[in-house]
Amino acid sequence: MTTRRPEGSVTCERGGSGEPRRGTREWRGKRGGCGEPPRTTSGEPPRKVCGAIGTDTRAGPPALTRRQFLGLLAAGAATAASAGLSRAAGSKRGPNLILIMADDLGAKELACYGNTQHKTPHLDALARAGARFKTCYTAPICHPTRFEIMTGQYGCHNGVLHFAGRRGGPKPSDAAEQITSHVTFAHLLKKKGYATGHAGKWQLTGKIPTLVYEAGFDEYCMWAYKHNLPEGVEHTGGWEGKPGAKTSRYWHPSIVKNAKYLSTKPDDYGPDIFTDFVIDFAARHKDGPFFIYYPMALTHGPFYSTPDTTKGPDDRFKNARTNFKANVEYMDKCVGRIVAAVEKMGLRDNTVIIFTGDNGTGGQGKGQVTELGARVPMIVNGPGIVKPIGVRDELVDTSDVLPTLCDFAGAEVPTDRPIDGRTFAPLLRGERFKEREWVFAFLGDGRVLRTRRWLLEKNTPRAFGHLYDCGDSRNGTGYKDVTDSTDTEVAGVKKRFEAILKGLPAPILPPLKPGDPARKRTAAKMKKKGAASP
Ligand SMILES: [Ca+2]
Repeated sequence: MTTRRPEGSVTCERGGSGEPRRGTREWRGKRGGCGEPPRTTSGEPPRKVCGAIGTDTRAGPPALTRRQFLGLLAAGAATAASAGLSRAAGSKRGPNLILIMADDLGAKELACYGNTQHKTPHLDALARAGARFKTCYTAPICHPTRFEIMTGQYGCHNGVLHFAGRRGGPKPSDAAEQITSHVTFAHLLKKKGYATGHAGKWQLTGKIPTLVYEAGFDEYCMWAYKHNLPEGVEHTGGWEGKPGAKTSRYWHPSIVKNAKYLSTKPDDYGPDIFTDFVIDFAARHKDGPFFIYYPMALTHGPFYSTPDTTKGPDDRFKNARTNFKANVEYMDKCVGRIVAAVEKMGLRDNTVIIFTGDNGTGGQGKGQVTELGARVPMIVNGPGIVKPIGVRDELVDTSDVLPTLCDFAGAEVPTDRPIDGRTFAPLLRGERFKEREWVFAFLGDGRVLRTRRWLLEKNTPRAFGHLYDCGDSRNGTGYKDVTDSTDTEVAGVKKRFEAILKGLPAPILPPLKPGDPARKRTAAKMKKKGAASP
């Protein structure tokens, strides 16, 4: 039996399961797949899932080969206009929608998820008056999550299983890596009449300003890496590490706002500027509807002091893990500022706020094909729209965000491509709802597959992986490793999990051992090409 670290612990651990380093590195460079059936709109019954767990015996979509997939993208040249979109029936105005996604924040970091060290009163309040999901999965690392949440597709359908250039990821030049090849939630909501704004960290390959506009956003205010700065602009502010290394996202930040470099001062703090932009955008579009996507810079390292904890200029660029608590709490404060501003504008009853994370906590799950790497918060709040349904056992993952937003907005999801997510807006509204039977996370060819009771962590297609009987637990405690069990019930679960994964073909990549220099070469190559970085 493997007993996992209790939820709420902030002690650094390398493995996601309590086992010594199991699955922490071998996943790298492998390809994953997915098997959730394509879904379209709210309430539409999903098609058969091969060997699905539980009572669902529906068949999954035909799996696409990589060639077929790239062909699909190329043929689609997926701008919103050519994406087979259709407007939802009726013209009823949808609520304002604010999607906030913290960076490198596992579910276990929030007080409402059991953390006893971090104070997160604003998020706790949103959860209390709305919904908090015990289990929400996403990809264990930034880049594929950002594609998944924006497209409603797992990596096997949108082509982004990993960072571009990493083993299992697309090439930087592949259609999949270009945002113009995809239909994003911003395209869909914009088409429905929403004003669309983006703030914070973008982390998709490409050049601004067209990158953000082409993704469906009217305006943006984002942390800009060197290669994201407008032509000819030199960053004159702070740097993370040596000057010239990485532009600062926190103190004296490098920010581009609507295609223009924002000249900042040493005591300017990026998260404040992004949050100000969110509030300003909401105020300017209060006659609505508006949609704001705010992938935050916090709580990703480096762990600098915040405006609430800094002792002065000399303290601002000292990277210390002990600052993590302050970062989490400042992140919560930013959320609180947005909530208060929306309240003050009189928009609270017509605004849905969704809060999640892009992967597990840095150094404590991030990058691992484990539940610890995949499990992020999911809190939804919207007085007058979202019922106070409290702590939820239903499973959700970040592919569900796009169809859920569309459901609230009355917009339809694309019909010309498989959409892996399914709306959980009916549940939030207190309506009849059929929950997912499993959620899925992927990175390269590694997978994490979970039902309410059973969990599979599989970091290579060459072996079954580790199967856990989680019972009623969701936070990693008390999971029983049944991988080697000969119990009939376990054998049945294995068979069904294998059947699901069998329908999710993933190329078998050559083994790449931990520490293989090819990994470093790939990373260096990508850095040179200006691709998104972790
Ligand atoms: Ca991240």
